[in-house]
Amino acid sequence: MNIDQNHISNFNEKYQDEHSREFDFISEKFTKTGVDVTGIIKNLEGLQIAIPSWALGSGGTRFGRFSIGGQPRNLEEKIEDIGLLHSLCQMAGKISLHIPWDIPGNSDHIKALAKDAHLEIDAMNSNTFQDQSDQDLSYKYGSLSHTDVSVRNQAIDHNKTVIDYGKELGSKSLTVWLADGSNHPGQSNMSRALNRTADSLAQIYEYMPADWSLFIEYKPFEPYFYSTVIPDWGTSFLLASETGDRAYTLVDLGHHLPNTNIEQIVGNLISRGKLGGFHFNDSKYADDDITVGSIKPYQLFLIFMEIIQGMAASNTRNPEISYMIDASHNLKDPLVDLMESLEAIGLAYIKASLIDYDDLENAREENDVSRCSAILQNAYQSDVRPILREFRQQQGGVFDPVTFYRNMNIREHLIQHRGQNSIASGL
Ligand code: LRH
Ligand code: MN
Repeated sequence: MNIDQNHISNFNEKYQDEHSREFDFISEKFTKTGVDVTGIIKNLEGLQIAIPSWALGSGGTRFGRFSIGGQPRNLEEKIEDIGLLHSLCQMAGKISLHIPWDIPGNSDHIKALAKDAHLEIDAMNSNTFQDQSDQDLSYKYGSLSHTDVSVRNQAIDHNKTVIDYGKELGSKSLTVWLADGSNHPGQSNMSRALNRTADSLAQIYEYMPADWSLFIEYKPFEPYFYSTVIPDWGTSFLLASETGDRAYTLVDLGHHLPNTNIEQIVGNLISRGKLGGFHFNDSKYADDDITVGSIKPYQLFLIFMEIIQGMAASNTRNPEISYMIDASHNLKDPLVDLMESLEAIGLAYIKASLIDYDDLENAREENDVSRCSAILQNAYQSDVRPILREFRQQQGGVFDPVTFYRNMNIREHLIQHRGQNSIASGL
């Protein structure tokens, strides 16, 4: 569904005066304290968040799924939905594909559709955590770490196939999340499983084009509940360091045990040039995959503080970071949930950009603990929504994507066009 630019400008017109008043007030306030508001808005152009092709339908759990109508029925309609998101939010300029859920029928056609929607093809994701109907060997007991070399080879070949699709589509990276693990003590020789995985990743890395990056995603548990071959950042970092210079760690915010200091992990990975990317979401208990910033917004702010501080360090050798949302929409309209997540990411980035990092470093050097907290709180407690709105308007988007989406009855349009029972491939 293409959004007519007139609809967007008519919508913004209604809020223009209120917005200008608020934006002028806040940019004057911050400019006085030496903050480069124009620079922040410029930097937001580079903060493009990849949208997962598998999170455009209704998610569910083993206890059930409550479907929403108008879900995209194929890759073409998924690109249409992300194109719509990007036209409103101006921060969703990338799509991340999952194979075999999104095998492109005709790669040139898909590339052309993505280009028309102003979308780049971001990381490709392999899937060796499910058995496909046309598959010879099962991944029940693992894939890249399996005890049987023929199962490992099947999984390695799948990753090579995913890279081939990615090459046709113009992607430059592969994300490997391994579900491999065990449910029972004694079931697995865990260090041998790690060694087999390292060998399998090396073969995949060898096959990757020289300008591609490999992202190794870790997760402590689920679907297995005693051990996971790549459970934490340390194991992913170890494998990335052994595999090659273009192998990096991918941080999915939901893949941490409760109260893990994720921002410290982020800072440490950047300090070693091994932070490849993020899967943004939020969680209260486990891998809940809910709206970004909806449970721990301060943590998201602290993560962006480590990113800005770490990437600004003169000696950083960390590559450009790949940003993606990885969420599941069990109750909310998927497009509304994604707009809310994009808003949370934009606000956290802007707030972290308000920090005077030299002033903060001086306070740290003097061990003036309270001043350190005050500097963070001053930025975090600021209402920066007018800056994000200004960015969207300058880029041709809408001031308030969710209200625009509702006012335009877009979900109703999608249901009329695709039906009440259309189901999207994915989780
Ligand atoms: C695993 C994960 C991984 C994806 C999957 C859809 O929990 O985060 O990134 O492959 O979700
Ligand atoms: Mn993920």
